[in-house]
Amino acid sequence: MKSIIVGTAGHIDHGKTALVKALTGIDADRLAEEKRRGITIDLGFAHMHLTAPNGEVVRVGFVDVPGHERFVRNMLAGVGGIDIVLLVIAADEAIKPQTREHFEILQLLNLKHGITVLTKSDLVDSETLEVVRLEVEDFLQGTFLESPKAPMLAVSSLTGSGLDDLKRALAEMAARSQPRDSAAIARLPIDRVFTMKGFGTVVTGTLVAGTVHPEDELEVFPTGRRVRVRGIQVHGQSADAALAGERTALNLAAVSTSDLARGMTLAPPSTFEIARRVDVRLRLLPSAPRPLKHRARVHFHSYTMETVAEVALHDAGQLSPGAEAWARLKLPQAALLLPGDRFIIRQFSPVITIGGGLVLDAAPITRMPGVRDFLKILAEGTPDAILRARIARRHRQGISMAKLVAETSWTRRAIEAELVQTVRSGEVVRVDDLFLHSPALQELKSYLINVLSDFHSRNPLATGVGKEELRVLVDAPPEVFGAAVAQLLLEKKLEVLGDVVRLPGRGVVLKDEEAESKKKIEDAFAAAGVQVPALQEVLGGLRIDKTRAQKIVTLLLRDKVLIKISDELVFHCSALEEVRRQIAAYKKKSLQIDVAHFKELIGVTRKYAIPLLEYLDRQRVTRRVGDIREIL
Ligand SMILES: Nc1nc2c(ncn2[C@@H]2O[C@H](COP(=O)(O)OP(=O)(O)OP(=O)(O)O)[C@@H](O)[C@H]2O)c(=O)[nH]1
Ligand SMILES: [Mg+2]
Repeated sequence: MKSIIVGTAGHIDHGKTALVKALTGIDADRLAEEKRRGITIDLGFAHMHLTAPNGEVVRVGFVDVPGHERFVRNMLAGVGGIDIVLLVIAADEAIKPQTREHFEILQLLNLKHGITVLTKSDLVDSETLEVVRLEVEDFLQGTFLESPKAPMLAVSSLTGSGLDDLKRALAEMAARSQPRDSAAIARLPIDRVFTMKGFGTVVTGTLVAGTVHPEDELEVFPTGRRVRVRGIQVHGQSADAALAGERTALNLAAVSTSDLARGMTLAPPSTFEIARRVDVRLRLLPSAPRPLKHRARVHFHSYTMETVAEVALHDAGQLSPGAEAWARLKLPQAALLLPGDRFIIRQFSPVITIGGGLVLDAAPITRMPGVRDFLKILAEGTPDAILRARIARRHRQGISMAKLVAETSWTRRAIEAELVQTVRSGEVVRVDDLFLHSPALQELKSYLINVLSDFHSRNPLATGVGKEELRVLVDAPPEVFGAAVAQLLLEKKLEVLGDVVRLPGRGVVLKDEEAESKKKIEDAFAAAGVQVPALQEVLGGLRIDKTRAQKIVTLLLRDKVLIKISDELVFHCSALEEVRRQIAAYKKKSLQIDVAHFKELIGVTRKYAIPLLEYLDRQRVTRRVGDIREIL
């Protein structure tokens, strides 16, 4: 059965709650204080079935909002999920301040369907009613409630006159309205939290997308807590599932009421990410009292959530009343916001509604060049253009499917389908789980060649660059780096030798006996410690000729495996490290050392001690003062 949500809107005392009761038989004012004061304070709910002219039965959930100017924030928590509005205007009072404010909010939320209801028709004569009708028609001109597109009906909740016409109009509109997507990823902005005897924690809300089943695990945003759905009620009836567009009550396990609040959102676990920065299209109402300045702070409302936000304008220094701009909102606390979400902003003081807009990107990149063009695509582009833009902006980092889901809120399936053509055309390549913009891969490949060529010219004796070192150098994720190297390999633009990458024909390659000799030299010096052998002696014992041996020594010196401390003396790096360690330990006993003590400490003759001390002086481990060394 199709479900739609109908919201009320309008000035205080204009008969919204009375109308909902006259239609459904349910009194939506549920608080004692509401009954006592005779006004609505918080959201109220009711439901009914309507039969459309085509025979289709539609389940209608009502969200009744308060008209009092002090409770606009409660009204805002209710209207986010509605499909159709009943704009309630009392015939004996006509248009009042909250008629305007509520209506402006509905337009900012981009609501498309509604009926204007002139209530309390029993209190005025037909001439007055006609005058009010004209006045209201004038007020609604050029909007989604303009007549004759949207009906305007006079009713009396007291006498019941006009109610049948209203039900008929509502049923017709409900049957025509686009159902919400129950195949989308589920999202329930919470509007009430309470405990029910025998059940425990219950939350309610309008399920704005997707489907929820009993036993589903859900994540609470922004806190990250995991909860399990124990049971579901839709419009007060137990249900096997809650579908998008339904007033939904979830009985939750593993959570207490103090962990939940209005403004939090339930969604499948590990699917979305909360954000403290969102890029938006922002509109300032023509009725806003003054321009909105860059960095202004405002109240921010989206679905049931409410916070403050700082507005950073992407281009203009300020936003004039009636104008629109690209902006980045900074929220003091992270929240779950997704592209397509509508929001309202209100001035700090006095608190009045001044504007609103559309969330475009909840994963913005700091100081991204061309951000306005990017946002324009998000605002106006087709789904596949949006995906291409989101992939392209990640350059060689690429973007995973999971991240694309989190960024767009579209399902994997929808994204796969949208990208088929783009992947086939080669504009986007898929590397393992990453989507990559082709030009970014091409650019990475030529960058790799440049980096390698640069490396070879600066290191003529090296074989090439280690793979991981090169990957970090070009700053690419492993998958993307692997793909680029594989392609270049196929194109014969580079070579891979074990763990080393080089340009063809460049770099030094050690032959087997050279590699063996290299190891011998290294081992000889490592084993000797500070009692180093003469270099020529070690080289003489090798099976290769002198020039090749010399080349290997140069390599070892370059890689700092061997360290030359004087013309004659070469040490293995580990031996010098040991000397440093001993000096550091000696320092605990004395801050100075002379040659005699040094000889004794390290266990070397004067022939080695002097060059070693001079080396330590150069390394600023020691400082020579006369005949002694200070240990630094
Ligand atoms: N005569 C007459 N009185 C009505 C009608 N509808 C509502 N009222 C009366 O108007 C008063 C306000 O009605 P509500 O339905 O509470 O008004 P509301 O718009 O819900 O008010 P808030 O929720 O506080 O904004 C009540 O005393 C109702 O009995 C009507 O059609 N005819
Ligand atoms: Mg009311």
